[in-house]
Amino acid sequence: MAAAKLEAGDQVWCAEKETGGFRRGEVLGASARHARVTFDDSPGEAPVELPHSALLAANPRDHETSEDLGDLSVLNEATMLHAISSRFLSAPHEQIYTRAGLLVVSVNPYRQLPHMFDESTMREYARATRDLAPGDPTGLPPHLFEVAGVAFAALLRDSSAAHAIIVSGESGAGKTEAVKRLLAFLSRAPQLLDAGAAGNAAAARGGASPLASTALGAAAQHGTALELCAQLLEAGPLLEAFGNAKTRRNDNSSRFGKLVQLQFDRAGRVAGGSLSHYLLEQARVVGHAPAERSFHVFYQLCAAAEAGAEGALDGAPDDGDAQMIGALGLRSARAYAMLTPGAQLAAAELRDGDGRPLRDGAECAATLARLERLFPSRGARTALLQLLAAVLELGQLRFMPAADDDGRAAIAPSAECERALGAAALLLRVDAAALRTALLERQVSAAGETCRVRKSVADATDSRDALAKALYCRLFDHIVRCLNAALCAPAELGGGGQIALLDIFGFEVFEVNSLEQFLINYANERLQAHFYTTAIARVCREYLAEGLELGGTEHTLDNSAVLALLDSRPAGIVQLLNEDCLFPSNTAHSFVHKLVAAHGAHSAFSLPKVRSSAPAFTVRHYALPVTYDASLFLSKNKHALFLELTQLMAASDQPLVAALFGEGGAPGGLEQELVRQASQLSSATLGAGVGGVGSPAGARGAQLGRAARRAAAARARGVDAPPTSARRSARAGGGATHFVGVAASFCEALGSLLDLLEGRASSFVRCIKPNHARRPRELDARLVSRQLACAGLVDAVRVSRGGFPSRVPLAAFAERFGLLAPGAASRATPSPRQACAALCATVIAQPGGYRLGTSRVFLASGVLADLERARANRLARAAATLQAVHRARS
Ligand code: AOV
Ligand code: MG
Repeated sequence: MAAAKLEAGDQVWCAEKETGGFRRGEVLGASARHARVTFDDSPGEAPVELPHSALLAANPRDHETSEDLGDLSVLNEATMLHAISSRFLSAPHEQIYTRAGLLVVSVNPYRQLPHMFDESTMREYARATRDLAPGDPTGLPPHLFEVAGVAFAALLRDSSAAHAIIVSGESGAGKTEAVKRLLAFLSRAPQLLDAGAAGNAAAARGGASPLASTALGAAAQHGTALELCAQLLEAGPLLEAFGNAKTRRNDNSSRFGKLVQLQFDRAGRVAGGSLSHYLLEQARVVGHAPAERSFHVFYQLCAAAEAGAEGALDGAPDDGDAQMIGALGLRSARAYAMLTPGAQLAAAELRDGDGRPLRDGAECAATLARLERLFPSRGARTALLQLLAAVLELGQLRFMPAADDDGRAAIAPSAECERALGAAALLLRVDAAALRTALLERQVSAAGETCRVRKSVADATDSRDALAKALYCRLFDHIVRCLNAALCAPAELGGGGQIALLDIFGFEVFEVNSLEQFLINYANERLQAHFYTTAIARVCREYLAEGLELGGTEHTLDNSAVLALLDSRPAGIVQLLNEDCLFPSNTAHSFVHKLVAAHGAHSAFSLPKVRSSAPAFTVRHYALPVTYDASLFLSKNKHALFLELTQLMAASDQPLVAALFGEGGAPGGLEQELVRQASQLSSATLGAGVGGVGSPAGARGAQLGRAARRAAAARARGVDAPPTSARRSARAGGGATHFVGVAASFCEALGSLLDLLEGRASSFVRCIKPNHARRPRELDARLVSRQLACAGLVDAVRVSRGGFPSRVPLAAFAERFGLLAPGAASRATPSPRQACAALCATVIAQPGGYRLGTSRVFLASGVLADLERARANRLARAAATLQAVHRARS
């Protein structure tokens, strides 16, 4: 948005190509199209002639930064960037948090700031937020603890309250660290408030639970709460060991989205919790980019095995655990195909969230200790570690064309491959010969006959990878399930409200964007819709309270049209993708053609301007347009496992493996394999249309059965059950088909997430990565600008303010600007509102530039800045006059 009409004396920002930032300057003179500008950073130089379109309005100098971007009179990319970066670069302490209407912006400091997160800061925020009326300022600088404190205070006031804190941002921006700090605060909130105060609040609403009213009961509850908090805080690092990895962007990058729900008792103590995870990055199990690593836990185990072999196992694992690791037969990480090239990275170069070097061996001890708390039985832990080792051994298997057959696969005849096959079978407790057969052959039944077909080298390699991924992902699901069982609130506790914390990948745009980016950006569209409704609701409330009607700019954030393109039935992109996966003959090109046929006319859909041979399409997201390369959409969406392997695993002598692959092992599990199997049959059995697929009898029933069990389990622990409504199943997949691909099941999971968030008071934290080099006190303007754009921040703040960014209390307004219209102000006026009405009518020329509420004046963008400038001029003139009078007298 260019600056409105420009005239001499105007302050402006000019976009600077080289840095992606903006230079501040002043307009010396302007014509209809151009302006002559001098820049602050080069005062001596000749003015530059620039088109108006290159310039953005600036705020008056003494109103350029604010704790709340919503208070900036002029809102645009330049003024926001300037406000955020000058706070972040301020000395001696960086101000990493800035309010932005409904949001809090958090810039990753890339260095420890202990003073910001210590006990006394927590206490200060806990107390400042305790007695606030909703919407009132705390009087403290913006902070994560303020967000958490406000949510917690709402919960103390109303035990049925449910709140959500949604943390998003790009990789390395600090989401996971932010959620840890929120958790640390919330789990200790009652202790932070003095005990009496929290108890009083609970007593005041007459809600102290019967148990808490006896000293013994209170002590018991206190103990349980402490234990639960410890478990909750431990759950994060445990999941990080299995779900985080070093990437180019972040040494400890979460490769999954996560929702943590806290259940409180009536005295505000944590009574239980639950976890959900989204889109674990499966592909990382079998490969990763050169400068990256696989999941941490693999390197940890290998390091411990290596150290153990040298008799130098440091840290906590007891003798039993050391023996357990020794028995896995693991070698150095360098020995495993799945862990190279990441294994070459010196672990000491990696840093954890606290900036300490990551030492895989020591981390292993910590992981084992956490596992021991979750799985006290050694047998359970052994099974789990064996499964991990088996995944590594599977990765050692190589296939080559068999000597006797054209193109059919055999296991490469090397000692290492034979050893790995034997080791994997032993660790998985299945028959080695059966494992070999299941990897190399598949059963095909056609026309009533079943026969065995040998796989190609590519298919055998695919099935090896699919098995490794399935083993790992189902293990991850299993750990999450067990954590949930351990964290669930005892029935007699709970009843005191919930707070959900969402740590989820932000909007992503890379050089090449595939299904992962599509799904991540789709998730962000859904969250944006939630933000939109929350923001609009708040503006409505505020305007209603002031006796005003909405300003009319609210629709800028409405992304329902894009959402319809992405997931509406029956022809949203997700649904079409799901449908296309049912027919083996479909290709990425035919998929894109289908999209064009269905959505060619949609305003948010197009084909890329620069055509290439790769099948691609562009979606105009709320944040930015993104071009997706559809080449791998179909195969990634299927990620099916051959039936033979599933059956083999389900028959394992290892109960853990058998359970993971038996009925109910993992969402979409068996159904997918069966459908895949069906889809490989002759097209005669498929029938003419999508609806004709011979769906596995009972698959739907099994799915609903699981959902019902999930709901029952959730009810038992007093946490909102993921909805199992018709609406939810209607969202996923397409029509009568029962195949649920990756995209459709993600869509379904998101549906549950959004159902849960809907109707909750929500706060939003947008994390920003200041530079790629991970250096403290450095801010790359281009990088930050792009993130502000991805977050849709300018519009977000604008909408949070309902089109009137500045709101000044009536009396303050009359007092500050009365001098601009002495006549209007001096008339004997009975009320500040009338004084302001007269004043505004005289001094604000811009049509629609203001509204008068019952307690505040609402000013449109730029109006406050104009008034401030006029006031400064008036004061300067008055001072000059005074001086002249003085001189004349003396
Ligand atoms: P992410 O969760 O947003 O990335 P993290 O929370 O893992 O990012 O943060 C990345 C790194 O930044 C951490 O390992 C810390 O070194 C540093 N950091 C973040 N927040 C702070 C803070 N408040 N104080 C000090 N250092 C911090 V990803 O999961 O990759 O999307 O996938
Ligand atoms: Mg993370």
